[in-house]
Amino acid sequence: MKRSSISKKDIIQILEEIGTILELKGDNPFKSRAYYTAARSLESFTGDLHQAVTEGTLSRIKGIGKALNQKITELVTTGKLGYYEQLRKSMPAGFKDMLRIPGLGAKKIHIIYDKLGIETVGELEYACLENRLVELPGFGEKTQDGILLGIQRLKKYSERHLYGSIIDTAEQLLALLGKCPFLKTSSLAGSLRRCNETVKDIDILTATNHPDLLADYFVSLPDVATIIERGETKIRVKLASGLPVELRIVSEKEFPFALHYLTGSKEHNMAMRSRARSRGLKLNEYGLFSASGTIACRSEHDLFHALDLSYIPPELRENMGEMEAAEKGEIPRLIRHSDLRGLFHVHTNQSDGMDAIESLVAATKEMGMEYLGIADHSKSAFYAGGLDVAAIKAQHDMIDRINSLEKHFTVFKGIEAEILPDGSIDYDDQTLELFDFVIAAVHSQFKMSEEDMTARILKALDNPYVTMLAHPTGRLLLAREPYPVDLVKIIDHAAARGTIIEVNANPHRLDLDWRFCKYAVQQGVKLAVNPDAHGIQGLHDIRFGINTARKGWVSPADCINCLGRESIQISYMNQ
Ligand code: DGT
Repeated sequence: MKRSSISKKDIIQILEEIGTILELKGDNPFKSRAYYTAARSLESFTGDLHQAVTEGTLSRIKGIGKALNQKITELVTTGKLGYYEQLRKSMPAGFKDMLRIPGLGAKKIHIIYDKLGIETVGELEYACLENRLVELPGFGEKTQDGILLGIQRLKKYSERHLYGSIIDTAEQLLALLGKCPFLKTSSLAGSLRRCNETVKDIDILTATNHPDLLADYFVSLPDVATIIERGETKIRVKLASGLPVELRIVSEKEFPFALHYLTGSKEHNMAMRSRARSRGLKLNEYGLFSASGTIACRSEHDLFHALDLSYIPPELRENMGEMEAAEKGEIPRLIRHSDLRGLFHVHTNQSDGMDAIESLVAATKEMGMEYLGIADHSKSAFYAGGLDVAAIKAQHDMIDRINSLEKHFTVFKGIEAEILPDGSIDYDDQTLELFDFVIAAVHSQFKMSEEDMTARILKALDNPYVTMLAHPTGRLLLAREPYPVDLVKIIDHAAARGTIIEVNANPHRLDLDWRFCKYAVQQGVKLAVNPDAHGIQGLHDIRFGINTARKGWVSPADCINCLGRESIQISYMNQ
């Protein structure tokens, strides 16, 4: 039988989408549910789909009846599904955007379409403002307000990009510019250089003696799709991906001032300008001026020194205490990637990760690490293949075997355990005792009041087996708002209990937020920069966590995974 290259993941996605489209069309709910059920069953099916199709055993999988059998067979053999293509064509194009509105599901979209004929996000926003949703069946004022808030968030999200999803493009552009014979020097600037978690555009600053030629070179780069503005010193373009890029061109003499100005933040710039003014000087993007003329600076270091400040790294330039610290020479030595000695919070293919422990060990060693803290999901996270006690024991046997062969590397036995709604952890003490460390995490029931969510997490921190708190707010940047929680109370409690707080390095999370890292450090809380990797590739996300920690004033002494293998074992692993 023919075999297409379609993956199981793609098939699951198509089945889910069919379920959603059927819901959007207001079709029989049993029909859409059948597709969702089939998608779930395929998720837990561990065999080979093509083989099941060939052997005619597909219908042995739970939830796969005759009709679904035919459709999955068509997908597996041809890579396409006629029924799906047709359904997609029959759906108004705006529904896809409407589905991205947080809190708005397919059922509600169908009602809105059916009763009000609304097909786009713009029409929906207008209808909310006109108060037209309140009377719809199952709606009301609260729902309408929620949808309007969702639309506003969607707009906010669509104007920004994850740092992690654009930094490589930015660095590639910079490297291409580096090949231009007219370029003297260049740097990323703006929020990207400050390593903010989300950014609006790529800002690049260049210095040259031939602005026109450099501009010609830039706009003719293969990835530049549209020129929006071309001035003498400022060029704005869009890349083929739609990403906006702003290129500034200055002279070498102006470069340090322009770099400082364009790095921002605006608030930091204002504080610097006012400091210059208080010294009888004037600072702008072209230079630093005294009554008697210009003050030459060859670098940003010189500029800070000219204002009696020690150098402020770009990540700290948010006007959040950096001026005062630099005046006193108290800017901390910020953590660097090279300070890390080990990685915690890594998933294996025993829960929802992609790689085996052995491969993860090899990759971690290659990164120069001395230890790896495995933390698969716990039993209540059934959707992620959470481990039951037998699976834990099997994993621990495997870890013991690996450790017995390693002289200079240790695999620590951990778990990412669920914090249940009542604040308890989903294993009993006997099971928790088996681990070297326990990372407690909230993955369910986000819709609690701030008071209840805070109490839930505080109770989890009281569990003597809990070593760390994972991603404290559950946010997904540009996709899901944090659940309401009093982070100050959580941090204070972690300080009192000696619980470590994770800085989750996944570029979608970056949670603990840098704005709270500084407070945590001040309270004496130790942090762990954790990749939360679900495969070898994910281990390298650690660089984004390091950025967040740096923005949060974290030094190596504040971060437990800067400790060597023996110290971490003695100080932080459960005995
Ligand atoms: P973004 O683009 O929202 O991610 O954030 P930034 O910080 O990259 O902002 P952007 O691209 O508008 O401007 C780059 C830098 O230029 C900004 O960080 C500081 C500086 N800048 C821009 N406009 C102003 C301004 O009106 N006043 C001051 N003091 N600085 C500004």
